[in-house]
Amino acid sequence: MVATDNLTENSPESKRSKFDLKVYLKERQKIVEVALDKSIQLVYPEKIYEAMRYSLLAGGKRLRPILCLATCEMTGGTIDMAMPTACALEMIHTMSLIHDDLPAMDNDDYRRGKLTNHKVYGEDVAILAGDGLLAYAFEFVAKNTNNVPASQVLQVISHLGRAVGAAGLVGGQIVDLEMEGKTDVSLETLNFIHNHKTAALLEACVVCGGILTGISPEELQRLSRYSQNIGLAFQIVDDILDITATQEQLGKTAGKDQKAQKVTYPSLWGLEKSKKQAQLLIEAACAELEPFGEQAQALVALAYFITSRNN
Ligand code: GRG
Repeated sequence: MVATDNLTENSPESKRSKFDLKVYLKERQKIVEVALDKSIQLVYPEKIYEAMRYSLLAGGKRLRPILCLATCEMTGGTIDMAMPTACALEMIHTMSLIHDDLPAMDNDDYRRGKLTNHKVYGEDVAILAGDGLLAYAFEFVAKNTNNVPASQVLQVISHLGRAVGAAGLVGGQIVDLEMEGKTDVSLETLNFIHNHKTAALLEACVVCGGILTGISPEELQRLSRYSQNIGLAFQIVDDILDITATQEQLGKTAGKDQKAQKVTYPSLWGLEKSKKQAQLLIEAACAELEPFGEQAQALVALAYFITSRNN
């Protein structure tokens, strides 16, 4: 519970205390689920569309699309303008989870409380389901974004491509794979991995929401710093939850990092310092939102949600 007695009018804590995040998340999750369900039809060849839909509609917090919608609204846009990009971000995130769970990568049997894609459909189909989602994400933005100048849609597509490729997720994943079995991973390398593997896509969610409304380069820079900070905090909390949460809470195997003797933030810093660092990153993130004033309350609340979540 947030104490409200001695909060200044404009402090992030003050904005957060007036905002019902639980209601907001529930309502946003609902509209995102509907849009995702409509985004992919079950047509011939049904097998691939079924596999794509299996993971895309398997639940999850829907944090990425919600961040995109929230940023677009904060900067003067509408939900309709951002929904195709929001769905594409969830398609990209889902494909990265499908590929991450493959035996050649993290080799996991459960995700979002269900069997992983390759466990249900086989590795061959799971690889194709990921590829199908990735390609469709770009098609989906290009075809379905309305009431946004074409140059801004192009900028969104370009930003998404960069976040996904070797300068983003793929780059983070390759260094993560290279570090497997090593115990002398530096903080610098760990930050590189997670700035790319986790933060790059969260950054794209927020920045693309701002690109759609055509905000200034300075504002985009602020949003980029906000989201890089919440991205790293997100990963620190993910590492903490791997130790402290149950498989039921996580919807995936718990305790995997310790079992694999993986270098993580808690293994470098311990649990308490990791929590503190995540908190500091969230505070730094929210400081970037000051110029957006009251309009930023959803992004502030979403940032604090990252450290308070239990899955
Ligand atoms: C993107 C072309 C391309 C290939 C994929 C496998 C891979 C390269 C990258 C791995 C990316 C990855 C799985 C990063 C972890 C990110 C992370 C912390 C995921 C968990 O996100 P949550 O908690 O999950 O938001 P839900 O299920 O709630 O959506």
